[in-house]
Amino acid sequence: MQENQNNNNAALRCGYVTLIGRPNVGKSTLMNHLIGQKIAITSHKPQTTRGQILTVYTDERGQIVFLDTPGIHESKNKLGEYMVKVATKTMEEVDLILWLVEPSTFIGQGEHMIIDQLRECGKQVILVINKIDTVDAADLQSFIDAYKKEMDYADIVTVSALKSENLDDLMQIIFDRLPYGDPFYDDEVLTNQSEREIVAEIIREKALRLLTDEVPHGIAVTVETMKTRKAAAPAKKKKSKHVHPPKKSANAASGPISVSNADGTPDLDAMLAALAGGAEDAANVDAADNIMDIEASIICERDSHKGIVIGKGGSMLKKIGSQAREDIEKMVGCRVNLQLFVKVRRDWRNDSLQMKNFGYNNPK
Ligand SMILES: Nc1nc2c(ncn2[C@@H]2O[C@H](COP(=O)(O)OP(=O)(O)OP(=O)(O)O)[C@@H](O)[C@H]2O)c(=O)[nH]1
Ligand SMILES: [Mg+2]
Repeated sequence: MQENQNNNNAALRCGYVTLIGRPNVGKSTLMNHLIGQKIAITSHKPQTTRGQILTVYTDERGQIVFLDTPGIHESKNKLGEYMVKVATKTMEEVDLILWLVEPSTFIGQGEHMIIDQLRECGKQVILVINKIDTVDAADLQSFIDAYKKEMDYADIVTVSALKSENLDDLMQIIFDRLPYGDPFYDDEVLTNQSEREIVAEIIREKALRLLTDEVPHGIAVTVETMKTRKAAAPAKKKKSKHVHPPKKSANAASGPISVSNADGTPDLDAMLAALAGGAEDAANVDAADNIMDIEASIICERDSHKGIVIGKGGSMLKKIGSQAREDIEKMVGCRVNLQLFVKVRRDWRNDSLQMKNFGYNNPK
């Protein structure tokens, strides 16, 4: 965390703000909507966010550095412990905490665990009751009353992150609570996530959204290579000057793909790499276009999970690959050839060394 060197700037409010709460309450969705860009991945499954994600919002009022965090929960493995540590450590580093909760009068053990931590760290807390689009407006006061009984807040705001309801009010309330000072980052900075980290997260998001049960929770994604190259010149046979991107990738569109080992057994990894990402049809590509070749691995923790990630005839991996590719293309602004591999690292969520390999080491 950077120190705000000059606190004399009385014109601007600048500070660090974290979003904390139980898993699935909408922290990442809210952060993305507040900054107006999708940086953090989201899903309807709890424990989507695994690390601290920094984003920056700057306007004429000043600068808010948002820190999204993993949901605070009772951890069942080392990865869970790491995630909760990231969240609690982040609370200590900020000027202001947004505590996100579901719109409910039920305040259970999970919330009480968080209340204890909020009291301990002694920071100003804005209670954000999210997902108000899912409840009757007449009930809002009862949720506010229930939470008011638990502790004191700097403010209480009801919002719908998904529908962007009341977010302008929330933004103003945040600015009003930040110290005067100079911005920490240049205007154009949006996040500290590298392109490679975002690519890995996009792939994990698609896996989380498409897979069911325990499988997606045991998934990690590593990006081995990301290289941009000029697309091959169009083949001479194709004379059309109007070159359009293929609607589907060449591999995704073609019939069954079969890749064999020397002994004649199917080489699953090779087959999957071929199926997954959708390599480009070079003949349909403008020579001036760039193509980014990405090789990434989806790590799962059991052999049986590997089969599920791959799906029948590679169908699941193909879906994950093509959905991820679409999002990555939007981000990098050129076409992407994504090759996905699936690997098993048994029980990696309880193995500190493996976790480190997948980027879950020291909380940032
Ligand atoms: N209806 C409704 N759904 C919402 C709202 N905000 C978030 N969601 C949904 O809630 C689910 C969880 O959202 P996330 O943003 O991933 O939640 P999170 O708190 O970051 O979750 P973790 O990272 O797992 O701790 C997703 O399906 C979102 O679309 C909201 O205002 N209204
Ligand atoms: Mg999240």
